[in-house]
Amino acid sequence: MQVESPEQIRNITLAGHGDTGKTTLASAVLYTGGEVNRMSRVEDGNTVTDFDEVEIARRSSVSLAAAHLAWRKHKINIVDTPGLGLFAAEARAGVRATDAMVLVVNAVSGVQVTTEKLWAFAQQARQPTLIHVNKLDRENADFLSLLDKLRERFGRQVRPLQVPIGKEADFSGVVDLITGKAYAFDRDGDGKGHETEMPATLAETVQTLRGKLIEGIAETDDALLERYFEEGELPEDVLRAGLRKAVLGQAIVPLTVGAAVHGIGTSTLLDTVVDVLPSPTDRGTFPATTIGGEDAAVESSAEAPVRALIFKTSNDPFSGRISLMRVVSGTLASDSTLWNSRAEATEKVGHLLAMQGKQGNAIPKLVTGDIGAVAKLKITKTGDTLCRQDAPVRLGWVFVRDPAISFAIEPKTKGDEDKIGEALGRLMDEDVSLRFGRDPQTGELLLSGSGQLHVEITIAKLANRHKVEVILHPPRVPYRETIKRAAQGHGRHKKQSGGRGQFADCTIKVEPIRDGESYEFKDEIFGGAIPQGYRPAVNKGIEEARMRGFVAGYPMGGLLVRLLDGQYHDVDSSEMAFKVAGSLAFKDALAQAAPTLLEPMMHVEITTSEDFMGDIMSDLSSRRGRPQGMETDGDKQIIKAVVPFAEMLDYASVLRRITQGRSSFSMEVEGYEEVPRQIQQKIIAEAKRDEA
Ligand SMILES: Nc1nc2c(ncn2[C@@H]2O[C@H](COP(=O)(O)OP(=O)(O)OP(=O)(O)O)[C@@H](O)[C@H]2O)c(=O)[nH]1
Ligand SMILES: [Mg+2]
Repeated sequence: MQVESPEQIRNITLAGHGDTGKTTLASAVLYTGGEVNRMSRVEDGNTVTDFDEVEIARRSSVSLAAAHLAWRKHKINIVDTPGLGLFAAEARAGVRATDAMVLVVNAVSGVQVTTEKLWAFAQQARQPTLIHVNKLDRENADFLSLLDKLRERFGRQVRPLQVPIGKEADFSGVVDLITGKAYAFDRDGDGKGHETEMPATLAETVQTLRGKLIEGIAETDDALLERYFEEGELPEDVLRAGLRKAVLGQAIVPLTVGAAVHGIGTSTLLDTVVDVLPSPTDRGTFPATTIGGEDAAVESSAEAPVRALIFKTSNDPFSGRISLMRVVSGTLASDSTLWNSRAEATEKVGHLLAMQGKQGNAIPKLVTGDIGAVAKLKITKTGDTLCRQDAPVRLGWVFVRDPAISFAIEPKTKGDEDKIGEALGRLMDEDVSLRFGRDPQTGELLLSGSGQLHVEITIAKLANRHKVEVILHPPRVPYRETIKRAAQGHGRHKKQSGGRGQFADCTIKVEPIRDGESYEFKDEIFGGAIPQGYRPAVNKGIEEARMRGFVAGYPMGGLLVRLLDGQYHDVDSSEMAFKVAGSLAFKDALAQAAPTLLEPMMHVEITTSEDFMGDIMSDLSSRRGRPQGMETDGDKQIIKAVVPFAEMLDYASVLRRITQGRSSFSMEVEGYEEVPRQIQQKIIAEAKRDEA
């Protein structure tokens, strides 16, 4: 559908914990909106938004995807995002590019780790959130107790706009609390509700929750509150307007219900999206920075110069590079030339496309607020802004974490190194949290990502899409070194070998900083014991020495170095000499500073069935794991634990063996801790052997 005005647009991001049903919900709304002619399922591998081979094989989203549908003369743009914590950057990009987050919650599992993280992110981005409770058809789904939990966690402004009719397998429809009307849905039908009689058993719940909703709306506006007290009721149109205003101002978090896979609660969700979520104009401004880096929000207005944010880049082996974009202001026409404000160069924008997953249909223009795509941009990357050269801004964002894990990789076929480099270059285009390069020490090719699974998925993409097979070597554990005590050290570099000699002398003090990571150098020399010009050389010598480590060759951090005193010689001193003296003083100080090794600790979550719990727990304790609790998700158990990364290198195959393949796990870096003494001795011995 071609929209002419931003008021007709709703841009939503489907976000939530893994497996809550976001991709299924996207399929359901596209079917109900008539964009596809049947309901597609993750199990059948034919959903619109999980089109990548890796997503189909894993039955889980890996990257964000866009689709759209027409509903009541509005265009609803949907961004479906992955729920796995590893791909948080994708979900965040979706939230940034749209105007509201639809936080999908599993009716049985309730609030999960990613639910909380996404909530916090949307709050910080000041973006309205709608909570959609999905999977209400499942055994043990209990709406009222879930509602209590959601309100406890996210505040009392969470207000249901609907109440489910029927429980678990009998869940069949919803009651709209504003109108009091009940809607029934055909199970596995077209997702369009038809009006029905409200079951008498629900009357009381509906009355209570309706009263609370009306109160909640009235509370956000003094005039409404007064009128409500006087008249005891508020007319439907007044309620609707009040609700919309409250949601836009984030005073109310609306809540809807459904069972996406059976098409229950689909049309009522779409109605709610149109009625209460913001249009691009409602949001007013869009966060941006000037070229100089200062904050400067951009008016989301049709009259302003054209500006578009590129929020996703993907590479299709057939159609090439596709860039998803949101027009933030002005109107973007097909075949225009724009300015890339990061690269500071012009970029030709060809045919604009309206996307339905991987399928693009040519459209003549995108108005303010609309979302679409363009193929074959040359220089533009994810996070870039295309705008008019005379009105440049940057709409992008920075929230990429440094990769947590590095693996050495090697081509299966000798001589494929170049091919790997090229293919990974393309994948890094799509995935901003991926890194690839050569280890300067060993010369190995290193692939780094936010977790083991992230790297494995990348390897699968390399094989599927780019037909390059690689061998993944077990990652080396990124140990760190630090010190536990303050200590003073002295370094003197003196050489007299005929002609001009070398002389430098310095005294330093090292002190631990608790984070185990940072490094700071303070020049505290009074007077001219060492001339100004040579002091940075001392620091340089220490910097180089600290990267080489002291205990077992790992980079040392978490320390403050104070340069206290020194001596120099008018003729024989040089920068080089002070560098050497610096590193000697550093080594001298470290010997008395209780240097030690730190290791990365992983937050591990294992999903399994009851039967394997005992075996998994005892295996974890043999891996120095610390249990952090358990959760039930339907008939599955989720075990949480903190385990040293060094003990997790072979975990995928061990878990497979223990549970006969009927479980899964994920892990993320939680922090660093000191390695126990006996294990340190082993690591030190290994380092010595490697050196020899
Ligand atoms: N019983 C039931 N199952 C559902 C419902 N919605 C989705 N599912 C199932 O839940 C599983 C996960 O669905 P997805 O749509 O892939 O979930 P997702 O949130 O996109 O998952 P990620 O992309 O991995 O974050 C699939 O097996 C779906 O068939 C529902 O309403 N009821
Ligand atoms: Mg998905």
